[in-house]
Amino acid sequence: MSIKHTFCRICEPACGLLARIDNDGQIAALLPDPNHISGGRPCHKGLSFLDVHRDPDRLNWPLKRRNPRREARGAFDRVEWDASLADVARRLNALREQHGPNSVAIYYGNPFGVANAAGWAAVEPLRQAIGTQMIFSAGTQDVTNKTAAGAEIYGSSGVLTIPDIANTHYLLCIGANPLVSRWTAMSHPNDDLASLRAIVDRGGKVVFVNPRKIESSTPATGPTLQIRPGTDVYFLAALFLELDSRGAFDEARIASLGKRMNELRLRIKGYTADVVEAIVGIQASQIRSIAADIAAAPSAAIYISTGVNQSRQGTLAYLLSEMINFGTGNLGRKGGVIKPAGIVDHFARTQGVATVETSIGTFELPEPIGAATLPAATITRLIESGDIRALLVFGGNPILTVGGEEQMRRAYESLDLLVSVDVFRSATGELADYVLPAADWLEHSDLTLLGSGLQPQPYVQYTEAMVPPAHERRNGWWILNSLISALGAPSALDVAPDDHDGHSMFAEILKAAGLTIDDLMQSPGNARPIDQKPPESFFERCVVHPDGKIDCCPEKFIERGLFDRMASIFAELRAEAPGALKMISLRTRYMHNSWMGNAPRINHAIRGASPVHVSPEDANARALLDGDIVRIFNDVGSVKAQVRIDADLPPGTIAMTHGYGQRLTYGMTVASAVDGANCNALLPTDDDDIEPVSYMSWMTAVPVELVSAEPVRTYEGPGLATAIVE
Ligand SMILES: Nc1nc2c(c(=O)[nH]1)N[C@H]1C(S)=C(S)[C@@H](COP(=O)(O)OP(=O)(O)OC[C@H]3O[C@@H](n4cnc5c(=O)[nH]c(N)nc54)[C@H](O)[C@@H]3O)O[C@H]1N2
Ligand SMILES: Nc1nc2c(c(=O)[nH]1)N[C@H]1C(S)=C(S)[C@@H](COP(=O)(O)OP(=O)(O)OC[C@H]3O[C@@H](n4cnc5c(=O)[nH]c(N)nc54)[C@H](O)[C@@H]3O)O[C@H]1N2
Ligand code: SF4
Ligand SMILES: [Mo]
Repeated sequence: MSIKHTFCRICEPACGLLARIDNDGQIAALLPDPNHISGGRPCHKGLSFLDVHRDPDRLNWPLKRRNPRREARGAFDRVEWDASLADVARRLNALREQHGPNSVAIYYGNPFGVANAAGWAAVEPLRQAIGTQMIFSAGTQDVTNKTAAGAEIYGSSGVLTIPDIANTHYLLCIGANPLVSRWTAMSHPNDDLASLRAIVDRGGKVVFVNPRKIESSTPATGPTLQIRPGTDVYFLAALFLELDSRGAFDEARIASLGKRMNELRLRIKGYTADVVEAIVGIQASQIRSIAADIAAAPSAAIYISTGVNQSRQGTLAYLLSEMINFGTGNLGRKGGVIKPAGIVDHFARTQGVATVETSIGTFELPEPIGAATLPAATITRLIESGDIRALLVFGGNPILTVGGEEQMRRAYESLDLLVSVDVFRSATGELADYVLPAADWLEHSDLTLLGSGLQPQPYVQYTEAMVPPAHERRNGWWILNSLISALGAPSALDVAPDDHDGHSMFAEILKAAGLTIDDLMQSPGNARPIDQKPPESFFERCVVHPDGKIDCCPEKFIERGLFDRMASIFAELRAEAPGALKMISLRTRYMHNSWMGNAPRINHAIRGASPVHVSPEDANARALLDGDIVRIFNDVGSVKAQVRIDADLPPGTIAMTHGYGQRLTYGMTVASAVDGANCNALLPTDDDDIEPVSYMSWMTAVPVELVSAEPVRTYEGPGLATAIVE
């Protein structure tokens, strides 16, 4: 029996875990690491990850589909790795030759983008080996508004600020629910809100801005201002103007460190608190009182998250929140927003753009690409148009996590090749020609690289593999590099043929920081702090434009029509019929995007079907009762769900949890047996629905209608009949 240190890689806090390894080398238990360097505590998802590690539905061997994709249920044969990779490479090479390299597309999801540093690092070399520009990721469902804005405002997409929660006197937390989701684009220790309560305890304030009164908002943390969905950009513009007009902006600082602030003032000058209050649903007097609080606070920070990022205008919303932080002197200030040092602390300047010509229009990718990708919401149309003929999916599940499921399923039927690298045969994997078994995070070494630079107290931790990969599971790094080799291109395996999980890359990264893996293995918890740089160093470390100035109103935002769009959406909102319904997302502790639904302890037993949350007012207006079955629909799609009346929602807003609707995910027997609908079947994906510049998908404040799908409820036995929802 031995104990090893490791860290969770389900979400961003990377909580410390202890793995108890029994005498036959298997993991007997995962326990919290009470002395973890972050001070955070793992949640039930991390602590029950052994359910995923040992799940009988896990993929253990490469599988090859033998029936056509139009048959929803795949028939798969076990095949060998060498043969699978050789066949995939042969087919990719044939497509590249016949239709050009852009006929091959890559989509990588969260477990590659956030949770497996080596796997992530292998994506770009594979893209280059294929020669394709068709690169997509979960980023355009998540946070590319911040990376795209960072590229323009500071000169690099790698510059993402985080609120200095440990020191701030005022936190405005917009479109986030940290108690449930534990922050994003910030690797904050999971402390069940202790750090937010501490702000209040030291005399500060926390205010949430959210359509729904959220779990994070308690008497000990702070209130929720219930905003109308999709209107944050106007709220932020009004807040900016209010602060500006009361002289809260430091003009000398703006002039010396920034440029074009007056241009920004001009562009948003019409959105005063009085003008926007009816649209945002927050009274002008309340906006003024927030401005007064921010102006008076010794330090203040605005943080926006997915509820804003996914709202069609996340890029301008982030620009405005950053410019309020900057204007009020809170950027690069203790207690304001900061950019902690990471294990790598330099930011590649955006050098220009690569143009991507497609049949549905021209797109742009910055050079270097960094975190930028094309809009995932266009994959369906790019397949329909014949541009994309092969799709390689790494640790992602676009069938359920991107908008427009029905259209996407139809489009996938026409693909020449679909490959899924995953721990499960997911909804996407079910349709794939090859389903390749990935090692999970207990089965490979790793470094806290992807959250590095986003940790309030910077540290670096290394973990060995807790156990070798079971059966024929392989780490993403090995799979992608083996595919590069099979394509006939040089790969990292040429240099390190014995490496199977990318640990040689970690050694390189650490070396550049003056460390070795041994140094970390000999440090307590296999982790070391990274020297914190003073907040004020932000300006010299992170503003990498050639002129060294913060661009407060990037030309690109104007050229690509972001401000015109802001005006036209405002007019749309003004013209909206009273009673119009908008759908927002509702993350719960019992589901993680689309993929923890096969662990009975996390999903099934506790929550069951994914209901649609409806405000009492909207339910009354439609004569709906708790438990009724309704149809939720719009021009894009239609789903059924069971009503849960939720007084935490304001009238006009319904909420659903994404990741459900796994009826056709035959490879995940628990998830597919749970009722629930895929709310993403309702997301619009036309050109206008995708935000210019960031390519973010429109995933919140989506117009929908709701009607009863079950006029009469009959009593059917001892309990009420279980809802059958599609
Ligand atoms: N309506 C709505 N939709 C949303 C969102 C929302 O708020 N509302 N949120 C969006 C957000 S923020 C995101 S990030 C995206 C996520 O979008 P995706 O990344 O496409 O989706 P996930 O459900 O995270 O899928 C991860 C897949 O990786 C697999 N996996 C898990 N661990 C590993 C591993 O170690 N290796 C490999 N190779 N595979 C692994 C899982 O089984 C699963 O199939 O979804 C988005 N979708
Ligand atoms: N349990 C659990 N944890 C997770 C995940 C999960 O699926 N389950 N996913 C992980 C991932 S990939 C990510 S990116 C993070 C996301 O982390 P967060 O961004 O904190 O995600 P949510 O909890 O969905 O919080 C978004 C909030 O935005 C609100 N909202 C919706 N529309 C609007 C709007 O128009 N304006 C405003 N102001 N608010 C709005 C919603 O009510 C919701 O409370 O969570 C991560 N952690
Ligand atoms: S908070 Fe996230 S990182 Fe921490 S244990 Fe839970 S799932 Fe894992
Ligand atoms: Mo995400």
